Amino acid sequence: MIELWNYYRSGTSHRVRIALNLKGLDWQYRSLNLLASDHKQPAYLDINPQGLAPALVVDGEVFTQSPAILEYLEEAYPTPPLLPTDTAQRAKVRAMAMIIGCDIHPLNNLRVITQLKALTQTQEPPVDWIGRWISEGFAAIEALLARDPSRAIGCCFGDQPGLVECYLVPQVYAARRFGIELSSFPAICAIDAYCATLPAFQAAHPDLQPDTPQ
Ligand SMILES: N[C@@H](CCC(=O)N[C@@H](CS)C(=O)NCC(=O)O)C(=O)O
Repeated sequence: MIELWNYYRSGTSHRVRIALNLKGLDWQYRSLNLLASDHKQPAYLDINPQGLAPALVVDGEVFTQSPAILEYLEEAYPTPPLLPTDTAQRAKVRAMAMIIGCDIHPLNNLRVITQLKALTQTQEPPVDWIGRWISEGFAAIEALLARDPSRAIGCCFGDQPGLVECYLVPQVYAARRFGIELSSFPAICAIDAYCATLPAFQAAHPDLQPDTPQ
């Protein structure tokens, strides 16, 4: 049995939902309300001592950290692949994904934003801060995409969505949620629009999860 402890609006959770769906796996939704601090309760800390979403439980074995979970899924369920076969291409695909995983998302995480609001004594989300990191990272991804004439329009690499899309689509969702301007990133928007037509991405969308507020 595959269970995913996650939250509808969490980008790291969204990544793993996409990957599980792309792999065609049967999995169970386990809900964590981050705003109600479910992730800091002893029951969840027994699963993930770091107290962060998501955690994947496969036949009782726990996996944490979404990049490691995605790599685990790729190795345990290789078909269909999320990564190209060529070693150099794999490194490039991973690098594009890590622009989001290492250099955008961690700066805009719930606990970082909460701390920033406390330090600056504001109630509103720091949209300039959030947009700064998204825009900088998306500009780099847009430039890398422009260098690859062989990729299909709507895909980051090759002609199928894979690892980068698992990171990119949730990050575009977050950017739109905070009203970040995306018109300078037409390739990214085209990839997001194409992915939105695919069932694996549709089923993973934050609007359609069991814990999505109605
Ligand atoms: N590097 C971790 C980050 C996990 C993470 O920060 N998850 C967020 C949700 S997107 C979370 O649980 N935030 C709760 C908090 O900041 O208190 C991963 O990729 O799994």
